[in-house]
Amino acid sequence: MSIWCKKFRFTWIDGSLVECEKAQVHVLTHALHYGTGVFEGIRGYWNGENLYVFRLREHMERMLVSAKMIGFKLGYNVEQLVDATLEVIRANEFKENVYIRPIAFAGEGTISLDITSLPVRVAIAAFPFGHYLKPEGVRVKVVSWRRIPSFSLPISAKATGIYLNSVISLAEAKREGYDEALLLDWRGYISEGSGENVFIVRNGVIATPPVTASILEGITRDAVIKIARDLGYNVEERDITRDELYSASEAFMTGTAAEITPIVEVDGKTVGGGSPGPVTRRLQEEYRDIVMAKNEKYMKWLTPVY
Ligand code: PY5
Repeated sequence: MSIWCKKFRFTWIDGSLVECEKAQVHVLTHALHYGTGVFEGIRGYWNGENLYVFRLREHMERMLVSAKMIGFKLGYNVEQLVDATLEVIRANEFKENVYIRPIAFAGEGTISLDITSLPVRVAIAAFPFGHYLKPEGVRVKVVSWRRIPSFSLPISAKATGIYLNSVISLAEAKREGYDEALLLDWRGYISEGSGENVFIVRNGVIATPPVTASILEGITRDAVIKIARDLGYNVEERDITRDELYSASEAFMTGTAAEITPIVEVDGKTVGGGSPGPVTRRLQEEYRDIVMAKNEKYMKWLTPVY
């Protein structure tokens, strides 16, 4: 039995719900060999009364853009993917926080790199999920690998093959005793974490690398920029140097899985006081309230499941 089937009963695959044990692929699945897939990571929050999926539509829109960038035709529109997500959560009757993983991948048929004749398969899995990174703060290392530039791959696509760059970077950070990796872009400016965007706070101003610094344009990043501006903070999207990070008073990572995670140490140097700073904590609190449907103003970001 797959370890996943201890966590959930149904998966949505190619248009219908299937029992977890039947959610399998052949070893000659193209995506397994060549990284020919696009995916999303989405969270759903149970607030005691209902389960709310955070920015579901935006995630499915991004998945369709990712698909387009690598030349995939999914055969489903945003509405159908949104409905399928709700269907799979309801079928599993989840009443706790969940992580949702939609994936579209090149199926079986050839070992050639020409994917035009291959079926594109689409699956959506959902399972109970807690913290991804230590919520009290992570120690990060600027690794020796650079984030793949957008002149080598369409890195604004959330494509499976691109993640080998993240996997080896995280392995380097972990090997040296850190919690998470931080990658520079090809020019040497701060890009992002292995699976998170990065923010710093200097002189009371919040800054995050621009889209042109080889980042994945995170949906949490976008949410945090909006929330921070609504709270009256100045937020800059601009190139950030490595030493600005070292001298920042605060730093944090954002992502669906990571949510808002404080960075308390970079390359053995403490950030600020070595514990989460006031701006980070304020944003964490606000974010928590929003995803838990406790803030009317941002209800447009939530899709109720039940
Ligand atoms: N950058 C990278 C490389 C990412 O993989 C992610 C998301 C982000 C930034 C943040 O994007 P968003 O805010 O839209 O989630 N990573 C996935 C996630 O679910 C997978 C992590 C293993 O957070």
